[in-house]
Amino acid sequence: MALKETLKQKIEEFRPRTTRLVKEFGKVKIDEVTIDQCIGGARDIRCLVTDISYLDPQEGIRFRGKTIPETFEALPKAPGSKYPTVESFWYFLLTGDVPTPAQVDEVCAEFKKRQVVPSYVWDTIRALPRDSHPMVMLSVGILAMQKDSKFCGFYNSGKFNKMTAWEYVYEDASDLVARIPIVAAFIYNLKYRGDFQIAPDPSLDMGANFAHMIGQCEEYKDVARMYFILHSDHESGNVSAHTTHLVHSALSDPYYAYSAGLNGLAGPLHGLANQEVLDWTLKFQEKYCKDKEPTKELITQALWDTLNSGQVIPGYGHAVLRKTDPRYTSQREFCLNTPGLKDDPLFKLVAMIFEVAPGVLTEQGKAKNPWPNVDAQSGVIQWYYGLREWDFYTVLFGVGRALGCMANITWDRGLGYAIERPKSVTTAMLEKWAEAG
Ligand code: CMX
Repeated sequence: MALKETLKQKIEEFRPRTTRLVKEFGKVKIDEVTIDQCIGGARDIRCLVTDISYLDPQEGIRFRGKTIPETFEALPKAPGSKYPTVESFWYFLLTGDVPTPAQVDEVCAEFKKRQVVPSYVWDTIRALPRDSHPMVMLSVGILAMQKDSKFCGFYNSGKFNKMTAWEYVYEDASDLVARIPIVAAFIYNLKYRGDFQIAPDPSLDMGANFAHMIGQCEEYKDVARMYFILHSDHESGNVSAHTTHLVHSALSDPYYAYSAGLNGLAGPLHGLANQEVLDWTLKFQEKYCKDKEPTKELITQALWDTLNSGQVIPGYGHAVLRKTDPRYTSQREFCLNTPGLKDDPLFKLVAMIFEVAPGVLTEQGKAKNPWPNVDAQSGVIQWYYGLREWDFYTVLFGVGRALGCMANITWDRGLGYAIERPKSVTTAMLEKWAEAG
């Protein structure tokens, strides 16, 4: 059965569960809200639902119930590769089923048709100042496609129907996921390679094609596959996923929603941290190791200097996780298993920071989680393969994150989730409740 048909069946089978929960158990309490949560970014308040992924503070992410190693193990691999295709992962995220190789081939063939980016997108991106941040280019490129949104067209057709609305979200979501690596490659070539563009290769899967389009080597094909899958989803509360969900809850179409999500991803406390890690590490080398090898003592000193100047250590800490991020571990294993990369001086430095930073953050005593997150390790891999324009790293994150965000809003519409509208209170109200205990 084709992916859309399978999804239709799954959504229709699932709907009664949500309907029953609301109708029969709608008033059952699952959480309480404290003043510090209210002021402190709604941390840990259980008020979002997703079945695409779940983040356990100790264990890390599970996609559709599977850990990262289980996911990599279970999914059909790209030809000649140890890593699955992004297309097989897309099928898995949407349906929860491990696809057969034939089902993966169907998605690949479908993506080939969907990946044709309208030429006005290129004109729009080219019209931006060339020194715009690549995340601006990506967000604008995605937003430009809104005019052809199938969901928006359906809404405006006068035939809008809540039960079938998800099908149009699915159409836009699939177009967006198929096109975003093409847009990202275009931005890379425009910004850093003098607008030297490379046409997509229709024989390649998404990750391999991205590598091809940015002029990368054979080995990088697996880097792209791994990278896009690892960055795809981290349940719904993070800024990019939550923004996408929130914006789409107003029935704004997937292009509006994901462009907004990307703007959140571009923040230094979220996806931009991967560029900040590289920046921090290179500045460390320049300032502290000009004519000497890095040592744990020098790193400790640099970390304290960063903290004492009021900045955060990029790539460390997390709002939910309380252990080393398995996405960090997975990328670290990739480095350790890749001859050349495991002996790369920058990787060795990042590995040395891993030995020191958790202790420094623990001693400082502020961060609830002193361990590294996904962003601490991702830049060094890109750097090794010659992708050294580190302001592009969050774009790579954004390509991956599209998978999770688009799968989520397809299900949001399938299950008819309401417009999101939490309630505000005033500081005076908080003070009154505080006094009353
Ligand atoms: N370096 C220094 N201080 C840190 C820190 C870090 N890496 N992580 C947390 N802290 C500080 C916070 O700034 C906060 O300080 P104040 O009390 O002065 O405000 C205190 O520790 C408590 O914060 P927390 O509850 O542990 O963490 P939050 O949930 O508030 O924030 C995060 C989470 C990720 C924003 C934070 O850990 C951080 O800023 N990390 C560095 C940036 C980073 O790597 N972001 C990427 C996260 C993954 C992603 O989304 O891509």
